[in-house]
Amino acid sequence: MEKKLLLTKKEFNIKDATMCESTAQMLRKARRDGVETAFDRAANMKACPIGADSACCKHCAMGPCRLNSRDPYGKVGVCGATIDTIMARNFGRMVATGSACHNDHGMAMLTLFRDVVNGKITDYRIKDPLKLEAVATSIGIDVEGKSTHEIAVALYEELEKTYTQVEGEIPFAKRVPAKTLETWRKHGIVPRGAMREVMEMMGRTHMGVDQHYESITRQCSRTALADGWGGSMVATELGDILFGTPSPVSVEIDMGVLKEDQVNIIIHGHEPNLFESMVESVNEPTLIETAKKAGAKGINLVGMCCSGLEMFVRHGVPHAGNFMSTEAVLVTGAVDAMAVDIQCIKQGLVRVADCYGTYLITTNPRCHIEGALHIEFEEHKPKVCTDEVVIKAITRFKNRKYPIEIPKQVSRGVHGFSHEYLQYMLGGTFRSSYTPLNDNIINGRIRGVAGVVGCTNPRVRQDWVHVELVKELIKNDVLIVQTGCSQVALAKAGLTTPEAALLAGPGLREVCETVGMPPVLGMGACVDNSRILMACSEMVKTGGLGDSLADLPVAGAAPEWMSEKAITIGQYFVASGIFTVFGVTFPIIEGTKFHKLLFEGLEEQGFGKWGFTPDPYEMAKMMIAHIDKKRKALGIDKSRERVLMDMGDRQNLDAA
Ligand code: XCC
Repeated sequence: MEKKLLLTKKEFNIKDATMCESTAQMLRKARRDGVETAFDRAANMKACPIGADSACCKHCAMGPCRLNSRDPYGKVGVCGATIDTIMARNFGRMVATGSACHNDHGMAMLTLFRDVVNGKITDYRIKDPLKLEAVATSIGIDVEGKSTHEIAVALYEELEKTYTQVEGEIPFAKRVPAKTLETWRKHGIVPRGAMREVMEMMGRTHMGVDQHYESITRQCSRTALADGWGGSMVATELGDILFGTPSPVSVEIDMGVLKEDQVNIIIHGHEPNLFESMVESVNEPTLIETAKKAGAKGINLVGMCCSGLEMFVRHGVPHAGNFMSTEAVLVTGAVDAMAVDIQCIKQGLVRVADCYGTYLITTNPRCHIEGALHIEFEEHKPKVCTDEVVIKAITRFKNRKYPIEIPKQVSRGVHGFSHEYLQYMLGGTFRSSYTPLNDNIINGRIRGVAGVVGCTNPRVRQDWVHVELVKELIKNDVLIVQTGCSQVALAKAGLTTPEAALLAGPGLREVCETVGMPPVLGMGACVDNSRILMACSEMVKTGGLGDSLADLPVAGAAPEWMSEKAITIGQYFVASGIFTVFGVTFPIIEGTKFHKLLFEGLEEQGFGKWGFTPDPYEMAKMMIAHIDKKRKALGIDKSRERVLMDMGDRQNLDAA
């Protein structure tokens, strides 16, 4: 070990901390090596109870004011702010941050797209001109008789409004089902432009501005919708246009994808441009030669978190694990370099990397980390950075000093179900459409659709809530669509293979077997939640399942969420009309007016609503009850009993 740096004292039970065997093995090694991870820090850091309930306001220097969550109306802040104002303001700032993050990512993609189109960037090009045309058409751009270049210029100019427009409606509002859009207009929550919405959200939550929780909630919705139907959708669509629209590929996942005899490079973060350039660099003959001269059999490029998800569906690049495995993977000693861009990069990675002599390399001007090596990535000459990352990794390989231990686990899964592919997969080349999906929902073979997404969090057993929830849902004929770290949890558990249809209820199993698809469809990274919005919109447009997104027999969940981005995603699904359940904890006091609005009132206004439970079985029950309620309202409820799994059933599933 380079350095032993264990700052925390209390030990946690590894078995209770994760169901990921590779992560558990590495946590045991970390303990032997005296290396600390977020699991240790979580065990030694009691979550602040006042903050957890959002009962604290630090927006001015008359406070910070602490209210009592057991008696929320017993006190107000120095300015007179009530508990509802305080919680709504805190919630609004989480939404603003999450929306800013995804919009920032989307805007980086837009800038890249602009410079590819105007010829300033030559290392990337438009890979999917058909998608370019489809996206342009979907927002009313006339493509008739225009060249690819002309369409691209028009699309750029239009999509820029997603961010900069000060009045009007963002371009992708044109894709929203008419009745849903009508509800948004009625409540004044159609986003104008993301910059304006995030700015207004921050302004309104300053001391002494918006002090009505209902009004703050409307701005929360507008700011969140500017993410889902704005920045995230731009990121997804431009990613597809520049790098290719995903279609299903079989990919390897888990820490066993690392190779002891090769130079291992991990890319972790969110933006696909760094990773795309890395693919070029690791295939550069001179660099491969250098690696071989250093004694390596080759260069092994691996992804983690969301960048990893973007790349394994577009290039079949293997994936090493989700958010809570990013420190653990370094404990293998086999990672020669980890290059990161933005979002979900734990500062703790620096110390773990330091312990094993691994290069931790930041590459993005928006994300520097004290103690990490910074090699800035520039799209105008992308390989200057990525070649350098490879060279650093080769140097580390040549000088490896520590014993290496790589967990053996590797799963295979089929991922890459874009909403376009769903259409083709279900309808075939000649009648590519969502009709077969809608038909199977109407005839009851598929009970409904659930989006299970989001992070992992050391406050709950890693992956376990995701996996148990999904098993319960598919057993009850609910088709699953997935993004983010949740998808990685399910892939490791083997549920993203067509064979997993065996674990589904009879109706869903029949559909999966006919089509040859898994019951759990991985759709990409977190910005690709916009693919779920598009799939839902297609279901409404295809007909037979109501007129608005709120009519659909669908539900969403983020069972192990941790980031502010997750809160924003939840809020845009709710505002779009979807019942969305979160696990772990919820930053609002139950029984307050603001809580009632989010958990009941919004649904009465024609939106979706929030739900909360940390228990996966309870979560499944809530989601299925909601799906059944919607089926009943649509008049497509057949007498279907919920299948309750007993211990024997679960053991059978595990054996399967
Ligand atoms: Fe981050 Fe996107 Fe959450 Fe994973 S799921 S922990 S936000 S990497 Ni996006």
